[in-house]
Order: sequence, then C-alpha cells, then structure tokens
Amino acid sequence: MKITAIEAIPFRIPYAKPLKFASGEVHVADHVLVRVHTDDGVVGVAEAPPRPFTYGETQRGIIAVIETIFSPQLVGLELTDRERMAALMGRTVGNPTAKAAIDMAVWDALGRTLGLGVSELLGGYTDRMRVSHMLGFDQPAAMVDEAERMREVHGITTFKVKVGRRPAALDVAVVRALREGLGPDVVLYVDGNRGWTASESARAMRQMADLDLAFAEELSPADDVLGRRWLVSQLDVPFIADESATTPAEVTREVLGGSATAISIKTARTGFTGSQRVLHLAEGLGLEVVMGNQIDGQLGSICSVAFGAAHQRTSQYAGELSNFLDMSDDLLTEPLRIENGELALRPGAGLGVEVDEEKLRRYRTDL
Ligand code: MUC
Ligand code: MG
Repeated sequence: MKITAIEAIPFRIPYAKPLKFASGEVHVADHVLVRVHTDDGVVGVAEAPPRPFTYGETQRGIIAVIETIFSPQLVGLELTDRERMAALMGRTVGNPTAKAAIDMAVWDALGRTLGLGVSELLGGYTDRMRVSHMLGFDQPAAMVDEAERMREVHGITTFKVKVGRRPAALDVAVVRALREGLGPDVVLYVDGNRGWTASESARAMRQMADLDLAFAEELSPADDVLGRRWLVSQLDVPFIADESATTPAEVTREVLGGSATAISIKTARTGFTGSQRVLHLAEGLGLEVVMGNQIDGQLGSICSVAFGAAHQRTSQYAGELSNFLDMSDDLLTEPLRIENGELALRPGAGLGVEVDEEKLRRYRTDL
C-alpha cells in the first residue's frame, strides 16, 4: 500500500458545446490525469480541471506543482496516511485542484487495494444521485431547447441557469422562458459567478420573484462584503456560496458573516478528504449543500457521485453532474450514462471506472 509514483498527464478534449458563464468560457477540456501507483501494482486515478479565472490554476501549473512539490513529499507514504498527506500538501498555499486530484486518486487506489468502492468507504448512504444540468449563456430559445432535450433524453428535471450578464434583462428573459417552456415541475436555480453587483442582483431577483427559484449562487462578489450581506439578508431563497467558500475556514467566515446561507461542495477542488471536512462543518452549522461541478469530465463526475451518494446531506438535492455530456469525447472505457435523471455509481472497487489507454494516447499532449 506504499505510494511509489504520482503521474500528472495533460490531456486535451474539445467541447462539442462550449460552456459560457459570467467569469469565463470553456471550449476545450485542458485537464490533467493524475495516477497514483503503489508497490502492490495498484493504480488510482482522478482528473484535475484547471479553472484559471476562478482559482488561478493552469494545466501546466498543476503538473509543475505535482511533479516538483507534492510527489516528492508523498512518495513513500502508505495509502492510509491521508491525514499526513493533507498536512503535507496543506503547507503549500492554493493549488486546490492539484491537491484534490491527488487525494481522490489515493482514495481510488485504496478502494482498489481493499476491494471496496470509494463511495462505500466514504459513507455508503446510497448508490446514485439525481442530476442537475448547468445551462450556459445563450439565447432564451436555445436554452429552453437544450433543457427540453436534457429532460427528454436523460430525464433531467433540475437546471442551474448561468446568469450575471449585463443588462440583467438578458438573463431574466432566459429564466422566464425556461419556467414558461418547461412548466412548474422543474427545479430552477441561478448562478451569477460574481457577474453582478449586489444591487443589480437584488433587482434581478425581484424581477424573477414569480419564477419559483430554488437557490441563488454567487450572484455578486463576496469581497463586496457589506453589499453581499445586504443582498443575502433580503432573499427568500438559500444563497449558495461556491467559489467564495471552498475551505472550512472560508465557509465559516462567509456563513457566520451573513454572506451565504448554503454551500456548494466540489470534489474537483476539495477532493474527498477536504470535502468531508466541509460537509461535516455544514452539518454542524445546519447548511444546505449542493454538489457542484467544476466543469468536470467523466472521471471528475464519477468522483462527485461517489462523494455525493456517500452522504445523506449531499444526496438530498440533485448534483451538478452532467456537463461531460457537452464534451466531444472522454477517457473512460465505459462512458457514464444518465438515465431517468440519475447517475449511478459503478460497481467495482475504487471509483469503479477504467481509463481507456488508447483514448489517453490520442488525447494526451505530452508525448
Ligand atoms: C459553477 O458552479 O460556477 C464555472 C466555473 C467553475 O469553476 O465552475 C463552474 C460552475
Ligand atoms: Mg457556481
């Protein structure tokens, strides 16, 4: 169970349908595949999706920090030394996605070594999650068409709508068209990725007051401290902190300060070990939790399901698990399938998925 090597492999897969939102656009999945090897011949895998416009990480930066800082610290440790690994990696500031991918690949290797699923090891609450689909910026009719297709083909009935454009009327029109087009039974919520000011957000939320929104997420910057508190205090839906509250300390600060009333957990940035810390804090504080999406590929999405399905609080609401559908291809031998609005765990040890070596050869960019 000793770690003998950690690989960080860049790969590049174009999106068939790019995702556009207030803080950026994603046209190509320039991700990093992380493989943790052990002296038993076991290999654990995970993927790191850099989001430079949110966390400052890049594909090359993730590889550099893994190869030069984390790998030398972790090689030689046992897979069960996860608290020690977290402490060692925690000495380096930032780099959440690089740390998270190593942590999840270690859990995958541990599960494979023990012959148990990661989700069982984490908590084993259920074996699937309902899926929420994230709709990026487009014209109202195109977004309604996409949501209808997701409902028809995959049974998805929860949609997170990207907002935060100027003028805000563009987004208000989209959300209204979705409610009118899809009817009262779908769940709709909005995510602004900090695109609006607090007062623009308050105004837009008033204009959408009759549209039965379930949540609002990061509509304005959390660093506009008083404005954000003022906004959150007047809303009658939970306000989800996403990129502003990624660690237990940030969650504590934002929630106790009145800048958020719910949180998004993304395994892509807190792995399994860090996500459990955030989750347990959320339980202690009585916060609602949504499993978020860092625009993950299939490997990242199965990690979100493994974590979300493992715990009661993370499986309560639909998780954001479907944006891999917008990619032109992926790395797994058996593609994930969303059926009846759900994504199920894969049977088998670890994460229950395998990387297709031929596809990896095709998409890796380092050879
Ligand atoms: C989200 O919830 O904000 C956009 C950027 C990112 O890192 O995640 C997405 C979705
Ligand atoms: Mg968000």
